[in-house]
Amino acid sequence: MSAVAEISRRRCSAGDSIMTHVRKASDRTGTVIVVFIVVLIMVELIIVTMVTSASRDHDLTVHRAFTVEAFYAAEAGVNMAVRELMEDSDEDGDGTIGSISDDSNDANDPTLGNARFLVTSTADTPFPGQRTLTSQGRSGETRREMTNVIE
Ligand SMILES: [Ca+2]
Ligand SMILES: [Ca+2]
Repeated sequence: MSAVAEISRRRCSAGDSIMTHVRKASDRTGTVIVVFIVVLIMVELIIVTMVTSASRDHDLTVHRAFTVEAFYAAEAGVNMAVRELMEDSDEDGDGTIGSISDDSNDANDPTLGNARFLVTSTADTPFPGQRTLTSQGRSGETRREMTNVIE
């Protein structure tokens, strides 16, 4: 039996032509490619979301670390200012007892780890006989300020 006769016999027995089989196979291949591309895009979106989320978490963690450093620096500033008041001495040499590095020069502010701080002191505030100490700690882009009133 020749090949043409075989094809003709198959066409008759299956009820459809070889071209129909070829088209069905081609449609299936096209469908598989489309599904593959859709899955690829979904996997890519998941990966991008995970990387973005991890980056955001990292940024928050760094910001929190800076905030903690700035807070402890501000607290250290208050402690130094209270010490100056208790000793009645300008120990840091900024010209005022009770203030720390309050000389309008950020470059010479004391450091605590990676943070820097300065303390301003205002006498008779908020009431006569009281003193307000305002300590500013900074680390990276973060600033923390604490205000203490001392009698
Ligand atoms: Ca001082
Ligand atoms: Ca200073």
